[in-house]
Formats: sequence, structure tokens, C-alpha cells
Amino acid sequence: MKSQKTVLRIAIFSGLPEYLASAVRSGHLRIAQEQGAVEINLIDLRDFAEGSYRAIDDEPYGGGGGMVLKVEPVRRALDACGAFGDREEKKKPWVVLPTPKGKRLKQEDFERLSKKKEIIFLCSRYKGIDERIREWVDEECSIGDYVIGGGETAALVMMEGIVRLLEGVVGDKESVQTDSFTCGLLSAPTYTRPEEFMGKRVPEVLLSGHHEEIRRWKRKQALALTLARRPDILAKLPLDDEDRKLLSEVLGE
Ligand code: 6GU
Repeated sequence: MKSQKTVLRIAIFSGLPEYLASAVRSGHLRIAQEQGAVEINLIDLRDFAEGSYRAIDDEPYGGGGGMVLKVEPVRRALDACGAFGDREEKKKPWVVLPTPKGKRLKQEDFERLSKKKEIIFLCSRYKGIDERIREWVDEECSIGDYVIGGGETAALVMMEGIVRLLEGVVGDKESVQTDSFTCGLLSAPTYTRPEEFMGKRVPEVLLSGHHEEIRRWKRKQALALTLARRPDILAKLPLDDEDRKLLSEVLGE
């Protein structure tokens, strides 16, 4: 029987699709498409623009400088992707607008978005979008408290975060489960061959083959690192008896 794997469909609306083209053909994004876990379509907003210049941006009413993403090409592109019409609400694509005005993304947002069937990333490179576009947007996301040139890079960040959570994309399930943030802590340091380089040795415990000691060492390192760098997230985590013991060892050292 053919497997009934669900495929996440992603469309990226952009005025600069060439910027995204090589990125969606590389790394995890490429592997995920080859495996049939995700389908990624780059949509050139200019294909939905009119006039000899096929402009997708224009000057803002009332002045203020910068250019504004026009409403008509976005409406037509959304329409072509089935965002309107009589499709059942939950079968409609989920429209995400990357913008510094959006809610700041967390790992849990990637987990939630990875369960969608169809996502549209609407990228703008301008001063902003015509405000009337907002009512067709389901969610506005920011990748952090800074401003970058456009939504494309942010959409890439989100796709990288979402696609690696899809079944079978990252070969090693343990690797995803022990990632920084997935278990709530920053992850422990890692090493690979050689055992010694310029006098610096790999911690002996990792070479010992004692699985329990290794697990304990990794947990302690993760706790220590999170305490040092992100005490805010450590404070929110439920700690068990072992965690408390390991933390007291960290503090006592
Ligand atoms: Cl999603 N876009 C832009 N232009 N700047 C940002 C951002 C997005 N998130 C943080 N800064």
C-alpha cells in the first residue's frame, strides 16, 4: 500500500523569488522536498501585477517615504492559491506575514505551524504593506527585535524551523529531541574526532562508554549553560530532583 504521508504545502509570495530559489534547493529544505514531506512553491508577485512595469509597490498616501506593497497583486496571488472562495475554512491556506510588527517567534510556534496542511508566507521588502492586506493574514510573525531588509529571510528562518520537524526529515529523531529549546534547555557541548587537538582533549566522560554517566554529564552541562546564558528560560522550567542536584553541583563548583 502506498504510504499516506501528509505533505505540508508551502507557497512563498515574494517580489524577489530569485533570492529564495537557491535556499529552497539546499540542505533540509531540499531533502524534505525530495522525501515528499513538503512541497515548496515560489510565487513571483510580479506575475500578478499589471502595467508595463508590473509594479508591486507604490508610494504611500500621505507621504513618509519608502514604498508600500500594493493590494491588488497580493489579492490575485492569494486568490490563485485558494485563500478565498468556498473551500472549507480549515482547508484554506494559513497566511503568515513576516514582519517586525508581528509576534516574536518561539520554538513552539514552529511546532504548531508544522502541523498545518498549507502555509503561505507573504514577503514584503518595502516600508510595509497596504494595510488592507492585513485582513487576509492569519498570523504576523517577527524573528526578533531588530529590522532586516525584507520578509524573505524571515520566511526562510521559519521554513528551516518548521520543515525539520516534519516526520522523517531529520534522520535522527534523537537529534531533534535533544536540540536546544526542544527540551527547554540549551544543549550540552558536543565533540567529534580527534580525541585531542592542539592539547585540548575531549572530556573523558564522553569517551568512557558509560551511558548513564554521559547522560548525567550532558544534563548538567545543559543546565549550567542555560543558567549562565538564559536564566529566564531556566526559571520557567519544571526541574526534577536530579536537575536540582545537578544545579547545586554547578553552583557549588
Ligand atoms: Cl519578519 N521582517 C523584517 N523586515 N524585519 C524583521 C522581521 C521580519 N522580524 C524581525 N525583524
